[in-house]
Amino acid sequence: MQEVLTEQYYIDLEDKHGAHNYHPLPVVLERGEGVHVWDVEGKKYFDFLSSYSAVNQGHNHPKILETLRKQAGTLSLTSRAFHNNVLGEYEKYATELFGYDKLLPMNTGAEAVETAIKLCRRWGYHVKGVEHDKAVILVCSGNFHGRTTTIISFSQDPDSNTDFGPYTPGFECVQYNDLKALETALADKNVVGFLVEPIQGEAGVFVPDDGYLSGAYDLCKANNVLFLGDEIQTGLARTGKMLCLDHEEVRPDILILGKALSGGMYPVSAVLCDDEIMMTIKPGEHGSTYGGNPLACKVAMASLEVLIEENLAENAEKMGELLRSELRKIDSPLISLVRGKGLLNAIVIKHEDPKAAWKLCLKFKENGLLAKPTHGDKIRFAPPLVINEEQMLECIDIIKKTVLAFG
Ligand code: IF1
Repeated sequence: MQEVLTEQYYIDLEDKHGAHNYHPLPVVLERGEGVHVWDVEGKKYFDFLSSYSAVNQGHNHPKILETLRKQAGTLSLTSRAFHNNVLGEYEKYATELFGYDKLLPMNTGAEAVETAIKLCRRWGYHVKGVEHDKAVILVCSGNFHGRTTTIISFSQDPDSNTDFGPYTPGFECVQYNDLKALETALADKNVVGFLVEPIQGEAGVFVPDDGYLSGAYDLCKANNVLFLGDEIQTGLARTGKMLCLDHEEVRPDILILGKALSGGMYPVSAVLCDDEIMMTIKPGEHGSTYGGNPLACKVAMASLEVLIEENLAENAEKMGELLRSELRKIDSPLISLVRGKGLLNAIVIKHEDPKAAWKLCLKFKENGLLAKPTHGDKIRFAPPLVINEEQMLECIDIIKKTVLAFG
């Protein structure tokens, strides 16, 4: 008889043979469809993390899957040593959709952030005229932009950067959501860019004050400094607009996209900007083996089309309002704050047990909803944007029931 492979079997395999660079919730998933995932023992869950906003279109979206299947069976990779018949089509589609002259295709979010940093520095030397090797890029307290050694060089999170030095120079940290601090830092004529998340996801869904992003943009323009918008987590309909910066009508000089750009089907990221910046990188000066491969480009076009065809930004806005308003009605001292925009939300847990958020997530799991704490006391609630009202109400019931029963 076929041995039933339990969750523990899979967890033990990872423990024995894999790096211990994560501490996952004790659940082993094997299937996903829309807003749901199933574990190896057949239990169904609502996915309230969406793989950190990479699955905005829902797991296994049929249109994206079909596109992946078709292109994978045709031509998956050419490298950029040769042209292919998909890259230009994708670049045209995406640059017209977001309103930029050009797109530089990469694979992971961190690679796109690194690319944006290189473009910003190159612009600083070749266009702004900053002294060679003196360029400074301003970053925010509480930032998270990925895990490469340059990116963690400007992180303030000890878990991200302790004992990974020596660190890359050329970055200065300013207090997030503080225009005065930004204005002061911009006095340095070597500053070439300001890199910012419109909402700080990892920091616990920290939504800045209204006017902060537009104010920051204006300060950057007044000082001939590029505004780099990291929309890897907040972009692509997650916060109720196609881009989170759309809420304040800010057009970043460099737009950074990733995650849901492929609907969770394949690593795809992109950097978009106008020629004055993009053309500072000449042939042979930047790239990657998989960047701009035909499979990624087809999947990205399908993923963007799904966001538009299914009005996912509008749905995120509506379902997010419903979620926050119902969460705020829960009468429990456990929830000290509910915050977010669209379907990027978090609750802040107040409890004497420092592991309360983790324990609460274990209870959510028992009751059929998967969520994970971030930075100790915050639990992110970010379901796929395809969630409908009936499903959202069911999830709210699970959350309410679990919170009220929690000791
Ligand atoms: C992990 C966090 C989220 C990002 C922003 C760039 C990147 C990310 C705003 C890099 C990636 C992921 C990384 C993943 C967990 C997740 C995460 F908890 F790490 F911080 F979402 F908040 N900019 N975020 O959020 O993109 O290279 O990963 O494709 O490293 O554990 P990537």
